[in-house]
Amino acid sequence: MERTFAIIKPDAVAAGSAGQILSIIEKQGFRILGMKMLRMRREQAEGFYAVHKARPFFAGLVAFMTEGPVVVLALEREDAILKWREVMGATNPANAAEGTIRRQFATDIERNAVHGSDAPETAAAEIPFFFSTSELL
Ligand code: FUP
Repeated sequence: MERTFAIIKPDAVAAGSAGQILSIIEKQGFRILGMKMLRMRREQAEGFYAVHKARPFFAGLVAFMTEGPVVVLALEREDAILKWREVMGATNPANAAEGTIRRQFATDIERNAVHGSDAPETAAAEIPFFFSTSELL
C-alpha cells in the first residue's frame, strides 16, 4: 500500500466539480485517509510550491491557489502515486488523455483542477503539510 497527496483546486471546487472528482477517486479504488476543505493562505501556498519559487508562473500559481477553497486529501492505494498521476492526466489539459480528470475538468495549465504528489518523497512531505498523524484515519 502506498500513500499520495491530492488537492481539488479552487477552479474545480468553484465549478461544483468536487463531488464528481471525489467519486472518481473512490471508483478508482483509493481509500480516503484524510480530507478537509480549506482556503490556503498566501504563505501556505508559497511554502507548498516552494520548489517552483524561481519559475515565471509562481506568482500566478500562488494567486490561483489562494483564490478560493480547496479540498486536500490523503489517499491510499496500491501504486497510489503513479495511479493518481494517471487518473489526473497531464499537467496541461491540452495534452491530457481522454477520460482523465484534467481533460474533463481543467481549463489550462494553471487552472488544472487537481494536484498529485509526483514521487514518494513528495508525498511524504505533502501529506504532513496539511494533516497531522491523528487526522489520517
Ligand atoms: P504537476 O505535478 O502535474 O502538478 O505539474 P508541475 O509540478 O510541473 O507544476 C505544478 C503546478 O504549477 C501545475 F499544476 C500548474 C502550475 N504550472 C503553471 O501554472 N504553469 C506552467 O508552465 C507549469 C506549471
